[in-house]
Amino acid sequence: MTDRIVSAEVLVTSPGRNFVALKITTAGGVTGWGDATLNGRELAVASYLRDHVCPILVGRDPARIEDTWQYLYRGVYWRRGPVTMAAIGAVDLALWDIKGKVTGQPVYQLLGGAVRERILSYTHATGWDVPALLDAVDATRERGFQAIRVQTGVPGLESVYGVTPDGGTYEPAGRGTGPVEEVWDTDAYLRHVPGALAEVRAHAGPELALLHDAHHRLTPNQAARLGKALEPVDLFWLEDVTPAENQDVLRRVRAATTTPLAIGEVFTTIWEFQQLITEQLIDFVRAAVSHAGGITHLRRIAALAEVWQVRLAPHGPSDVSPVALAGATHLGLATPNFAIQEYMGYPDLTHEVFRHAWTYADGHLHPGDAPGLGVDVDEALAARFPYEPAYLPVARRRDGTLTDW
Ligand code: CS2
Ligand code: MG
Repeated sequence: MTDRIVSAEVLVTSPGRNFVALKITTAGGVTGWGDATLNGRELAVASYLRDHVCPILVGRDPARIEDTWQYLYRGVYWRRGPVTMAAIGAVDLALWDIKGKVTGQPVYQLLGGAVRERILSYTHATGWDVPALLDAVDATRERGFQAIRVQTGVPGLESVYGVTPDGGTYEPAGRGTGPVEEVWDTDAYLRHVPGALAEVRAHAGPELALLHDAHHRLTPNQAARLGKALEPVDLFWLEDVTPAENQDVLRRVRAATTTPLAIGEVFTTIWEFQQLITEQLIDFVRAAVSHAGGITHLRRIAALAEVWQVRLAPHGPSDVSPVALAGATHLGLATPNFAIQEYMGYPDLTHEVFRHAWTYADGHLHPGDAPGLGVDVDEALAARFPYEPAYLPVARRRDGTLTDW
């Protein structure tokens, strides 16, 4: 029997950090949850959903996931862009959640079933200087992680994105009415990083998977130099070397180095990945299941990537909510060319509001076997934590010019 959507509601909450969640309810009384969080621009997606998407979802058949995706993507003249794609992603996640609950199956079963027992995950280790970073790597290994993203401070700079002075956890966006401004120096970074990562490799031994994120701050030539310099470190990947808006330039980086490249946490459609994948300019696709149009679309990107032996490694910082992390773990369990899932972790309060069936143990994640995505949102608790303005920092070069992220 055909069910229909009776309501779609947006919930904005800040249990430890800001999240935007979408709740879709059907006439049959089934609810599904999606994640619409776009770090630092949360309210734009909330409005896009509330004002333009939720009203036209009412009355639709929740079982028609693909058709709803097409309706919200192709049916709207103004397609693409992170706000639109995050909104579509939230709807898509919620509809997969509903389909799972209706059929009594965890979503990974609906995607064809598990192709692996559990999914490899990595988290972040940071240290302002190298000794602190080595301690952080040791402490992270003690938590079971077999893959670790390592970032350090840079001599001469007062702050570096993603690295806290005390080596503790960081939140990508700082609370406040505007972005904090940092000073950035790419030359100083390039002088420091190869040696620092070589020390991490010497300390950790050959087996630990090491990852590093350059956060789009290099020119192609700098990226080529860094990739080459890091070859002896044997990285699992070097992430976001250039902004990659001009993808042709990555040919030059590829020609210069065999260090694996991961790109794409800011890309949200298969069309933005097309050249990266079909020219094998990257080894790993970094899109988030929420930002890139949900399970329906990220699965399609993964299928294209599979043809070119490029693997899926979804974005999973703390600003991708536990609902999207659930979506990524279901997809990861069922996708042959899935490689690794970022799991940065969340503030305790976040876990209390988003109660999830997915689990972390021994360096791996598993989505659990609850029907749907397996995340319940404690709405009463969420209501106690209203949105607080928070922004990602911006970076300027020493002469004051704004630099790429
Ligand atoms: C980072 C993120 O996880 C990553 O790879 O690049 O911390 C990213 O900066 C934030 O998610 C931006 O919102
Ligand atoms: Mg990144």
